[in-house]
Amino acid sequence: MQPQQFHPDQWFTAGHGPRYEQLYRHLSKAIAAGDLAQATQLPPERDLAELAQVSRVTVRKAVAQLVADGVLDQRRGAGTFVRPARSRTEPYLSKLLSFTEYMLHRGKTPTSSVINQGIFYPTPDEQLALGLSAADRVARIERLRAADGIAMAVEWSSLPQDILPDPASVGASLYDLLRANGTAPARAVQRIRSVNLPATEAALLNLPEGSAVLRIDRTGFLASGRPIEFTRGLYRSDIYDFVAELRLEANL
Ligand code: 16G
Repeated sequence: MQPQQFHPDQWFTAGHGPRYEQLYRHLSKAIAAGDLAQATQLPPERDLAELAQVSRVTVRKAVAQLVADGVLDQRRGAGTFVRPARSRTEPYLSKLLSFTEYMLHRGKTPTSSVINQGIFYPTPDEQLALGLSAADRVARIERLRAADGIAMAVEWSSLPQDILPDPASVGASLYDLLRANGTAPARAVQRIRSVNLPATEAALLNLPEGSAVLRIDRTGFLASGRPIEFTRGLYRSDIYDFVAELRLEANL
């Protein structure tokens, strides 16, 4: 990666989110594409801030995210290096990721468009999943999710009204909003199966009706154990690559 590739012209677009996030995305893509090859050393924070014309705090935040993603390795006294691709998958194994994060990890640009949203009385399924009574309310948001402009998933999310009082306030990422409110799920349980795509969703995903897709139902819980998210989604089967680690139980 040439020094000019850190120039804001290369990665910054006004109105496309905070600088650290855009810089993070740019670097993440450069690593995924191999422009920043493995074992490459990143310029020191001060130089990077100068090249990218941002504060050192911005650089630090972007780099910290890449370290958390497992794509960069910070060695005390030595610098920051691009990790070998092989050791990169490890952190995703059982990490609770949002669609946005998952796509950013893969060097893709996620987008989201709202199909429907509102506040409703909960269905029996929602009551069960979210521990609500029939008199409570749920916020629902149905979204079409895309990566690099290609439709990837349709998601129907339901959250208790006190967790999401205004579904219209969800921006690009539901989890970003929940995180900002301190109510992002700390744990989730997912049920995954293969289904055939109904006509309406096939049209949204630009796939033939009946194509095999993944249906994933996720219930997300706060650290306290309270269920706060019930999302059902239909996902193109080529986007998710699930890895399950299995261990032999010692004393069966
Ligand atoms: C993922 C989750 C979904 C969650 C969404 C939030 C799966 C199978 N599902 O798609 O439950 O609501 O991320 O994404 O991974 P966001 O923060 O980008 O809106």
